[in-house]
Amino acid sequence: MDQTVSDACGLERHISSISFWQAVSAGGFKSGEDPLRMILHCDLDYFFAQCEELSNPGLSTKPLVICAYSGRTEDSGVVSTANYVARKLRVNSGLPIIQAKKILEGSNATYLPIDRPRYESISDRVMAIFSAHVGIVEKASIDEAYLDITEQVQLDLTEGRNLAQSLKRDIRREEGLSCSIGLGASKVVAKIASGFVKPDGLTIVPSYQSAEFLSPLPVDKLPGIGKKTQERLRGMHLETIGDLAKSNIQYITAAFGKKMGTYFHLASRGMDKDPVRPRLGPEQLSRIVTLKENSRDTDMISLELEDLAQDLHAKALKHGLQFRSVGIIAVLENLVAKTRTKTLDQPNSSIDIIRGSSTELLRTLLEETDLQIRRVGIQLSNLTPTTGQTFLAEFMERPPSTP
Ligand code: DCP
Ligand code: CA
Ligand code: CA
Repeated sequence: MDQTVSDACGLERHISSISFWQAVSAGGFKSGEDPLRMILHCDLDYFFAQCEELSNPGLSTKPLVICAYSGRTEDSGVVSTANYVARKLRVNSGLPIIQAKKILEGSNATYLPIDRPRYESISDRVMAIFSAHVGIVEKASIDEAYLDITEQVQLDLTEGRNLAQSLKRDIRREEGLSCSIGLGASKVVAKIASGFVKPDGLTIVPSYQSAEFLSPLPVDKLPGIGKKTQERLRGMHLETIGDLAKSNIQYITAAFGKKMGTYFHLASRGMDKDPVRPRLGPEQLSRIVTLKENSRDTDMISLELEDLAQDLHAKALKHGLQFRSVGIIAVLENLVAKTRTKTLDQPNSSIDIIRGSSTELLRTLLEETDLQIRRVGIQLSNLTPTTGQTFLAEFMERPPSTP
């Protein structure tokens, strides 16, 4: 497969850095220190246009422009994105459609409107592929996500590279799409690295090379620095990220305020503590019912829990979600609400786990109070998309017990 593997300072050097990384991670960290992380940023190439090429492969050899029509006149609006054939001719996102048509005159270009629902369903499936490989996935936009692979690859760069390559292979095999991936020790480095080689790139930046990697790049490569800020920085003789990294923090803060100034100061050195925050689908699935009468009878309450378990299990399947935490909610006779949660070793989609965990949590909760229960509910949280593969537990599931 035509794939570019690049490294900020050459692959040989990054391979030789493995022992350094392992030495640091094995040493442990003092509390308050930010431990080393390994983060991937995956961004699909010319996304809307690539989706259109999927359904019509004939489009890929000529310029393809996806248009965000404003509706005023036939051609008013801007280019949403374009394939790389059109980009070579300098047709990029944001260019007015009229200008794109002038540039591409006589080139047999195709112009299509945005078909967002289709791109969204393709995006959902790609996000599910990420979740199948990695537990901590933050969808950052329709075509990109951050993945925290620190624990999974034990900070081993070769393992990190292998994981990134298998993600690329799966996205290509399952969805026919190419993407570019950056691996770095922070979100900001991973994000800039994913744009370093495109399309179909993989750029690996070992943690100790973060500043070296960023240094020669223009300041507008840093997320949050647009054309206006770039102009202001140029006026201060700060053209590259390296210039920004070397500058005095007070100088930057005086010009841009404390929050932005601190961000520029740290990000220009590749330092960014922002965690990868899973943000996929609903945060939780829950249902609560009022008992026919207040009770402490575990058999009777378990019957209610059985209905709730079946209902939530069906909901999770419908949404294509697995859960890692099962919780019980109980409103006591004095109207005080209590919750107890159990977190599982790994994401699960089995109804038996919902049944077993909720009954167990109910017993624990009853041991902690003498009061009767008025309302009871179950909550599934820590949700991640299922991968399309059916879990063995699903096959082994017992039919719902009949009372
Ligand atoms: N998009 C848009 N208008 C913009 C920028 C982007 O409508 N000004 C849409 C179309 C893109 C999608 O968002 O396909 C993703 O944006 P990216 O910035 O990731 O750009 P692409 O995926 O198109 O290209 P690249 O290969 O550079 O990632
Ligand atoms: Ca993209
Ligand atoms: Ca993107």
